[in-house]
Amino acid sequence: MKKEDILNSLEKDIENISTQKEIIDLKAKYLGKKGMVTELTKNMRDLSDEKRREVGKISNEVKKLVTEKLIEIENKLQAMELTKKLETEKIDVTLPGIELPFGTSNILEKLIEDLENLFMGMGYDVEEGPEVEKDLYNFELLNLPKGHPARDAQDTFYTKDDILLLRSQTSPVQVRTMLKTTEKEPIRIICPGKVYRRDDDDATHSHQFTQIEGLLIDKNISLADLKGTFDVVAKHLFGSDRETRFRPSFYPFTEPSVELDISCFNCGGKGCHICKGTGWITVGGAGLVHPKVLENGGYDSNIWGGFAFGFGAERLAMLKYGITDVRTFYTTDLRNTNTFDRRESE
Ligand code: 2NM
Repeated sequence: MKKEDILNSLEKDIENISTQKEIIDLKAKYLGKKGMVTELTKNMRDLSDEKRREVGKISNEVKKLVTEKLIEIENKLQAMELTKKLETEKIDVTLPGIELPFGTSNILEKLIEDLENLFMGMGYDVEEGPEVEKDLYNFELLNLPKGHPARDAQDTFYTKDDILLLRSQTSPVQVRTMLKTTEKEPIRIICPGKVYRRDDDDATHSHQFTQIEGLLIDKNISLADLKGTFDVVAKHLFGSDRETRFRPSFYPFTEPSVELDISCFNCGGKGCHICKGTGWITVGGAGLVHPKVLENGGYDSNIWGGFAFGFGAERLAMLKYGITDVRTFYTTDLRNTNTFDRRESE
């Protein structure tokens, strides 16, 4: 075959080429071991020196031309494929995005952190303790001896005879703190955490809920200190125009004991469905630490005094965010939880 024939044949072959595979096949057809260009040199051995040089020259030329042609067509094909790919995979960056759902921090966590920060600003530490607690710390040392009527009211989950229980309050953390303070000195702590009671499972009660208790021990402490502290909390959580009041109450671990009321944030005190017409909303309990509890914690009640208080975190959050079902806190339905941010900014 002649040089021209090979080049003509190649031109024809190239015309209809459309895939990489076809190029590979063409490479084999022309440059492969049995390819047309190789074929040119097949019988070179038998030729005269002069003829061999000539054939060698020609075959090299053809080889070069074919190779160049194939590279050229390969580049063209690749460019075409890229154009096609860009065309079909085109992204319209001006299209509106798909909104991905995302969660927010749990509303109880937020409320607890908020109160922790408020109290830390007043010199308090945050203390935590075990949820499986000894009867000793949960009741006995808090002036709730066995057989005390207030124990029934709490309906405790016991895990081991009468000794171990799921704590029904976070006060045991406070007793532990008093006892571990060996060089008796002032204490300022708040203790947030889960507590457990055998309450009925209705819309406002859960067998497990969250308490935030506080304890301050120092010299010369009076109800006025408690009132001032409660004032700060009430205004911080429910607005600077809140007023506070104490109502007499009873807790075994405090004497005197009080209920903590705030003026209704909804009606401002005139009376509405939220405060049930009274103008006031009870948000917690408190009192001056009972001398027996001080003594049980190793504090001489002739020298030291203190106040303690307790809030239900769910109750605070329900009031603050207008939530009516306590189970809202324990589900992760974004349709629910994502509305809190909006309510907060309202
Ligand atoms: C409350 C109400 C009143 C309280 C008392 C103590 C302790 F450990 F100091 F005795 N801790 N928390 C207390 C007092 C808690 O919750 C409604």
